[in-house]
Order: sequence, then C-alpha cells, then structure tokens
Amino acid sequence: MITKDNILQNNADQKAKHQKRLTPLADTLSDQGIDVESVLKKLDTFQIAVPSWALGTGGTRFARFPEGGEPRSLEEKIEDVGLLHLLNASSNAISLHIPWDIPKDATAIKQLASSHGLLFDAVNSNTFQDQPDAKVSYKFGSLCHVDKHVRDEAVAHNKEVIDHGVALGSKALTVWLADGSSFPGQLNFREALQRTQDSLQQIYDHLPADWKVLVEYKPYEPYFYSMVIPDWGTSHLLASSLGEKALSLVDLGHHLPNTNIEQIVAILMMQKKLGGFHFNDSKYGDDDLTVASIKPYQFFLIFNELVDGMQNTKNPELSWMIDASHNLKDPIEDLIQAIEAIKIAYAQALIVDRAALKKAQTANDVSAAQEVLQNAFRTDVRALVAESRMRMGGAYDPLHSFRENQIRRQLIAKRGLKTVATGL
Ligand code: PSV
Ligand code: MN
Repeated sequence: MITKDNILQNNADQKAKHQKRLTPLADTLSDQGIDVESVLKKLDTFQIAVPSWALGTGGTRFARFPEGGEPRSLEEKIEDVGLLHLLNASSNAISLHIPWDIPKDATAIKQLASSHGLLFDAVNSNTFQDQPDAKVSYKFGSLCHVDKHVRDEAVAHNKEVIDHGVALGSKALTVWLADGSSFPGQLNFREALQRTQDSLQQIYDHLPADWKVLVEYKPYEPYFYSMVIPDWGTSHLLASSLGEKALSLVDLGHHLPNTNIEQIVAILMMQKKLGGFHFNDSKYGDDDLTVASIKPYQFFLIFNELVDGMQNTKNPELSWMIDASHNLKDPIEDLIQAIEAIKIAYAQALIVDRAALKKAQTANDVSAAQEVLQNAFRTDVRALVAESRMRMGGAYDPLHSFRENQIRRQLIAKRGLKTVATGL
C-alpha cells in the first residue's frame, strides 16, 4: 500500500521546507539552554501501543457509521498497526483484548507482528460482556460477584488471558472491571471490594515473575450509581495490597470533570505505583475523543508531571496506550493524529526549563512559574517531532502520506465496504 521507499522519497522532497522550520526552532531552544539532541533522542525511542479494538469504527449507544475496509481478523489488525508504525515510527506494539482477539496460532501471529516490527503490549481481559458460550453471566459483576461460581469463572478467564499473553511475549495484564451498581442498596460496597481484592489476588498469583498487572479505574459507566474501582485511590489501595507487580493505570477519560489528573500522576509516581496510561480526551465523561483535541493545556501539564516523575522518581517504566473510539473519523487517521498529539506534548514537557521552575517554586514566584510552563506549551515543537520521526524512518507528514497514497480506498478494495472489526 505504501513502501518505505515512497516514504523516504517524499521525505527527501520535503527536506528544504522542513529545514526552514527546524533550524530557527533548534536555534531558539539552544539559546534557552536546551540540549536539542537529547530531546530528539527521547522522542526517537518513545513508543505508544495501539489497542486491537481501535482499528475499527467505534459506535455510540445509538449507531455506528463504518467507513469500510475495517480489519476482519487479528492478522489484518496487525497489518493496520504495522502500517501506522511504518508511517510514524512510534507505534511498535499492539495491545490485545481477549476474547475479541484470541490468536489461533500464537507462533504465527508473533512472526507476523515481528515482520512489521511490532511487539505485544499489555493483554486485556474482558469480563464486561457475556460471550455466546458463557457458563455464567456478568450482568451483576465479575470479580466482585456475590456468587463464587461467577467469580471463579472471571478469575479463570483472567488467568487464560495471562497465558495467551505469555505465548505472545507480552509482559502485562490490564484489568478494567465494569463491576458496580446502578441503584443504591444493590451492592454492599465493603463486601464487593473485599471479594474483588480476593479475586485479584488469585489472578496476581498466576502472574509470571517478570509480569505486571495494571489496575484501571473508572468513576461511572456501565453502572451509574457506584463502581467497585471508581478512582485512583481504590486502584492504589488494591495495587498496594496485591504486591510489587501490581500498579495503577490512568485512563484520561475515567475522571469526573475538572479532576486534577496531573496531580494524580505525580502522587502515583511518588509511590512508584503508576503502571500505565490510556490516552484519549473528553469534554463531559468517558467521551473517548482524540487525545488533546479538547484540553491540550491539561494534557501538557500531565506530561509535565510524567517527565518530572520519569526524571526524579523510581517509578517503573510505563506502558503507553491509546484508548479512544473513532466514530466520526477514519480510525487510522485518528490514530495518526493521536500519536502526533502525544509526541507534541512530550516534546513540550521535555523543553520545560526545570531549573527555572524549581527556582520560581522555591521563591513562591507564581507568575514566573506560570511563565516557565507556558513558554514551553506555547512553543511550536512540530518540526522537532517531524525531525525525530524522519530520523527513525517515518514519514514527514503521516496524515498527508496516508491520504496521498489513498490507503483507505486500497483497504476498502481489498477487504470490502461492509467489514466489521471486533470490539465495541
Ligand atoms: C473502558 O472504558 C476502557 O477504557 C478499558 O480500558 C477497556 O479495556 C477499554 O475501554 C475497551 O473497552
Ligand atoms: Mn482504558
């Protein structure tokens, strides 16, 4: 559909234009005392996983409007992530949701992924839906369920997901529980959390030595009165009680409006308990919009804390993943925009003058502190991001290349107009 040669040729054509943007930016940053080369090196190696459920068109409760050419199998999902990685050189891993994407032949799937330069990121369990052959129902919860048979089934499913992940070379399990209640009195909060903790402990005990379990939280939805793991505090409590291999996972959309997510990041990193990140953006709730499309300054502030934490705490390495739903845009175009937005925020956080910020904080100089942060946020770092991408073999402008090469049209021709990818 598009070859490395196409990309390199186009990059060569854009070289003069690119240089005209890059040189003044690099000069300005150097004048500010920033080591541009070390910023580029950090951007070069930064990789963001793509979930296997993000390659198809997302829907709302009301409707789904597919574009066509959606991947019909796990193999085709891997091809799409491979294509994305070819364009942006920043998405070298795929995160599978089981049972939506059970590999029939793990060795062959691993080989296919590696032929595209891809690894397997965290595997995700699914106890929020009943599968056609299910022996029990998760209607009233899974790991928290009042009935031990249901809990046992949910624990066994999570163990199977770990086993699939082991076969693929994955190193983490992400657990997002839809467990909760929609009406006061439906659930005993304390007992539900206790049962969840006991179930999680059984899953934890099945983890290989070099694995992690990432505990995701969400304040509401699918239940509307209470969720068993509603917030970072409950996630942290569970992760701490489980042990060193358990960490909290922050999904940007899983917070009530105006929550100070950057502060949550700072606290979890101080505790060495931040394990992963799901990127998206929202205005009202779990809207699953493209990351930084609504609140770019907040996103920059989150990255500012992430960079500070990566430099100054002993928090383990983080798993980065996009977790958005593409119901209006072409999923691949949306993923290209998301990865660009993430790298822009990361680059801006890397050019924050940390010494000046510390000085302003120590002197209680509020205005100066704001200047430091906003100076970085107001710097157009796109040429820096493009420079790093091209150094790593990616395209000067991935979205332009995707459109110019009419990739969606080619995918529709190959796969058909009415294909449906597994997922939500
Ligand atoms: C739930 O809203 C969530 O963010 C979890 O990460 C799931 O695994 C994912 O979406 C897909 O349903
Ligand atoms: Mn998520």
